[in-house]
Amino acid sequence: MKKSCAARMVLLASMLIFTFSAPARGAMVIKLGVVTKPGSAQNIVAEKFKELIEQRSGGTITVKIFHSASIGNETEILQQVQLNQVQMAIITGGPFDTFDPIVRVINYPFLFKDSDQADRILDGPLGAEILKSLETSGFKGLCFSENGFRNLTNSKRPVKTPADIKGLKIRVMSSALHKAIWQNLGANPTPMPWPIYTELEQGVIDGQENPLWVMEVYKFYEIQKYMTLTRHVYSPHIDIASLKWWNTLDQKTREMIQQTIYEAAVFQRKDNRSKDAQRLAFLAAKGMIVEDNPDIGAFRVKVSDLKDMELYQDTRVNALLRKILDATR
Ligand code: EAX
Repeated sequence: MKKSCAARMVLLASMLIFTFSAPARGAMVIKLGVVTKPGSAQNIVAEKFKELIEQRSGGTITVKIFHSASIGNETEILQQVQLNQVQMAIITGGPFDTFDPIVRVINYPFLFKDSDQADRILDGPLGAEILKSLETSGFKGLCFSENGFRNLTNSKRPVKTPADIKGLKIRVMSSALHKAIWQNLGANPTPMPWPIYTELEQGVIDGQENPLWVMEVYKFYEIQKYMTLTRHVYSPHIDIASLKWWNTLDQKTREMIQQTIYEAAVFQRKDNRSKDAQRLAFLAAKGMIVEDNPDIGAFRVKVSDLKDMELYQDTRVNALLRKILDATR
């Protein structure tokens, strides 16, 4: 009798231990990768998504954000997403183009007039075509958030026209398109993954191009004297999941993730845009010399034949480029 009571106690104790140590039913940990650091555009999307989804799922979903290149550069994060070692990522448009050339379409120079037009196209059927296409490379495209309109900075001289760019060593993203843009503009483009502060500081490269938040958050005003508001490329992020992982999720979870990442993206786009004027003032106060009226007409002419280049000759890519060029005319 005594013995069976003790046995029952042991059983009860082990059940309790099991109850308290086992993860909650349906518990899921999403590893989410961004290459940039806290305070960056990518990280703002990631943090908003984490906050909302953890709340909405009642704690059954936890998001672990890997930032500051802790799991590699953007190309390496994309490879891990393909393998489902990382479930989600917020990645700048540029480095996608080696995985799926269709992404070149939305990085086309001087494509969008303004943010509203970018939103209309990217949130609409043409954007959906791009997201869908990524499935061929193992990505579930969820939506677009933004880096923003990219501007040129350099340490050598003021730039107003393409002639001023001649021979400048400009770092570009790992993207055949971005390389071609800067070749056409007369620069000496060097593809290089993020981050690039040391290379700029040591003079391995003279300049780079990125949206205003980057010059502030990464303190480029310390090492780049000149900035030109070229706004030559609108740079979206593509917010993705691993297709391998996505295929294992039930419909309800998919909908919750899809809806929540979209809300996080919309929140971040608005946040980013609301800070641009303030950032410009900050960078000027830090001593950057800003050319705010470059000869955009001359820049456009230099890149006008890109659409006829090899980069866009794939039939699918070419067809979508024509449609987007029409829709943004
Ligand atoms: O978001 O590589 C790049 O130039 C990106 O724009 C950078 O990750 C900042």
